[in-house]
Amino acid sequence: QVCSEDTRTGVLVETLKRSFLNNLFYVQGKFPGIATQNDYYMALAYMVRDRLLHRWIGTAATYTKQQTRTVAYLSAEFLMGPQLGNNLINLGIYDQVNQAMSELGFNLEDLLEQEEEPGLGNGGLGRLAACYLDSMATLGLASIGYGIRYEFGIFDQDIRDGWQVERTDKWLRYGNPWEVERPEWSVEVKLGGHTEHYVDQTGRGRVNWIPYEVVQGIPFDTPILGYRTNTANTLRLWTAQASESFDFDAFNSGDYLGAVYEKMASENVSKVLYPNDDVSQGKRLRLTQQIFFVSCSLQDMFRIMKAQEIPLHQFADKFAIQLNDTHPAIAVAELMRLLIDEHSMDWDEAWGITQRTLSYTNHTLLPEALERWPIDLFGNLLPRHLEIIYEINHRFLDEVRIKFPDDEDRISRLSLIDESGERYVRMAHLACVGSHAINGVAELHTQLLKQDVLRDFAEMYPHKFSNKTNGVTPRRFIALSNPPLTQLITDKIGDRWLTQLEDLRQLEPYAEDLEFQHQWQSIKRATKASLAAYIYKQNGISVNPDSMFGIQAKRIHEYKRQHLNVLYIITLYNRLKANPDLDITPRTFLFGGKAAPGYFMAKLMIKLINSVGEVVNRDPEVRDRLKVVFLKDYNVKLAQRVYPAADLSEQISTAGKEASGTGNMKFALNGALTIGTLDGANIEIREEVGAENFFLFGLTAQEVYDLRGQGYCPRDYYDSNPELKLALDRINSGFFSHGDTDLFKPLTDSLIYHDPFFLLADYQSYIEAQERVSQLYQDQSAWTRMAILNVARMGKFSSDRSIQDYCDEIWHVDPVKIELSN
Ligand code: 26Q
Repeated sequence: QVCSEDTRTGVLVETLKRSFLNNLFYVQGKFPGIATQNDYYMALAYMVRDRLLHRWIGTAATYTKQQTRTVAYLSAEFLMGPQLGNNLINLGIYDQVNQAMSELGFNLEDLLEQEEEPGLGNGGLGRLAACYLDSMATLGLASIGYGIRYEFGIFDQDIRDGWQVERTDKWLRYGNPWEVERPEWSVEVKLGGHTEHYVDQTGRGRVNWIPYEVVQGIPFDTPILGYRTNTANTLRLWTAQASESFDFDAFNSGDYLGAVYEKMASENVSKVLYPNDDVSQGKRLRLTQQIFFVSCSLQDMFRIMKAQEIPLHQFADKFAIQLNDTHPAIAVAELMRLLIDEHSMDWDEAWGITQRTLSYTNHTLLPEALERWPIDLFGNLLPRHLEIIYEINHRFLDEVRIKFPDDEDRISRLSLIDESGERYVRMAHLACVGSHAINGVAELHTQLLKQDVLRDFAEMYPHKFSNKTNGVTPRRFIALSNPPLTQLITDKIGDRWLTQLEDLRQLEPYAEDLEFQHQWQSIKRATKASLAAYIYKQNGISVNPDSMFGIQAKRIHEYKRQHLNVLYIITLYNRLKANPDLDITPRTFLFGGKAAPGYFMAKLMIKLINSVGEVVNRDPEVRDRLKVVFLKDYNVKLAQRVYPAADLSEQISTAGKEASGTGNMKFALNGALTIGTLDGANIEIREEVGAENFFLFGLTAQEVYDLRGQGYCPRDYYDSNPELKLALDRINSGFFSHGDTDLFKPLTDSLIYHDPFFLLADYQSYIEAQERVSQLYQDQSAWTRMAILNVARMGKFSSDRSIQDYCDEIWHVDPVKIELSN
């Protein structure tokens, strides 16, 4: 009976063992003894992939047959994290595979550790896209994620002498078992050149775009399995390849090497992920990446329409396209171009389809992050798109004039073209005009969008705006990353909470239960001990698992204020030096995160953290009570180790700057308490868990705004607060920099004389909140009670809820049931 199970689909332990060895032999071409650890990982990955393909094919067949309405999620980034463990969880075979591996003498954890994660994103925005794919599949929605298959993802971070050093991320080095290449669905993307206008036989004006070059896009598909469902959707990422057919002139003219050189250039398009998540630098290659993946993806949708014999005028009924920030906003012009130039549709019908199909999510309020392209660069690369944008703008501004007569200031503020100095195309404006729905990612963020960054659009099109508060997938960020907590919760309330996260409420009665508190504490203690072991291996620092773990893990940014956290560390240090017998709550301060390679201040912040750590960790007078650790190369894999081990989650951005945050949710869901400002989703987290279960500090967004208006003078805070002054002076004295008094000057000067992110204004309030944290930690029962209540009340922040909101209010798509044959 055991042997009757199919080698490629069976899930009994015996079948899994046979299947694993079979793959080792026939796929890797190895046998136990000469195989490497990576061979074993690959054999296991292929074993799991076999079990996905069954559902993948069944899903595709169902969608094709039923001509299902499909969500196309367009994103320049998908920060997927390792695939093996998550697929085991979603397939529901984690325990069987664990047993099969151990019976064969392997440790599953070690094999999971082998996987090189696809780091095809910078941070929050890319990870959100990945959580949304998981939720869409889990809810049974037909969806395709479209993006770029970067050959090099986000750089690997090394720390040398306390400084960040970047290394290229060669994630494809040992092969990628999760993707399937689909060369038969390759498409071509035109770039550069010029347009020619003419009138055809029917008297219709037409445009011929004669490009300078053509790049080919090849799709690579990765299955995205929902949690315990048969739905397996697709992540389709495009790789750029030279198109030989187009450049054959160069080959024919005998300039073989010249032609090959041109080929190499076009293959650069999907070479590397841009590692900044703040400033838009207006680089030609970046715009090329955007048109490349957007055009490939839209052409792919046209292909699907044709294959399913759906007439083009039904495009908006077949696809709902979500634009993940403005990175794919060129879709507005490209969809118009495809409909009009390539499929002979007239303007008005094409425009109706475009607006009904597209919707746009904004992820930032920082003005320097808003994408704009110099007109010359834009017109040079995309001459036809610029013409279309001018036409869209012309018609749009006429519409504005009707709604707001005689308001030329408004016209120039709303224009798709910024003409205040050098001329630019404003991508957020293009996205707003071309979409029927626009959303922010947390209540405060949406509110600020409407009254600030996109105010004129909110006045023009109030009905387009709505909020969709972010969420995270509980499968990866609890079930996979924290098995003991998952087990404890499931023992009490069953396992429905993994897809109905609001069920966590049923934990509330156990908050007071001492027995339950005890189990809770021992799980936290164990995950902290395991992170401590990792830290000892990585950093050679021994940290005490009984100390409080306060963690700030996120990209390094001035607005996220890692240096405010450092000012608190220095303050504690100074207190201990002044009063060595001071009784404080022992603390370990952990940091993780990458700085954009060109962001000098952020890199200096990393150096500061490490420099302070070096002094504090070595000082025999304090090192048993204070430790500072910088975890290098923070990525999804490391994040999964970090969230379960946190006591305290640091969410301390300047109010009004963090659009939402999603790490804040992952920490709280793993039983960390939050110290935070009224920023982004912190506000909603606090509302849910209760103000009494959240450590609040700092100015509100309104207060920050007002203070800025009054003329903020950080120097006054420095002069009047002795502990703050001492902390900054310590840095400036060279105490943490081997006597170098210049090293951190750019940072301290910026704080004392400009302080664009209001650290000094928030310092005292932060210190006091930290004191309340330390106090409460002394009462472990009260702390644990609060942590349990936090988890019990975090149900809102499942990405399943976010996706349901998008479905109900923007996409209007329904779930599709997938029945598998045999
Ligand atoms: C733009 C132009 C050129 C090169 C790069 C970029 C670029 C790339 C990535 C700009 C921004 C990003 C990423 C932004 C991001 O991650 N934003 C975060 O999105 C999260 C999900 O909504 C929010 O939770 C965070 O608050 C927000 O900072």
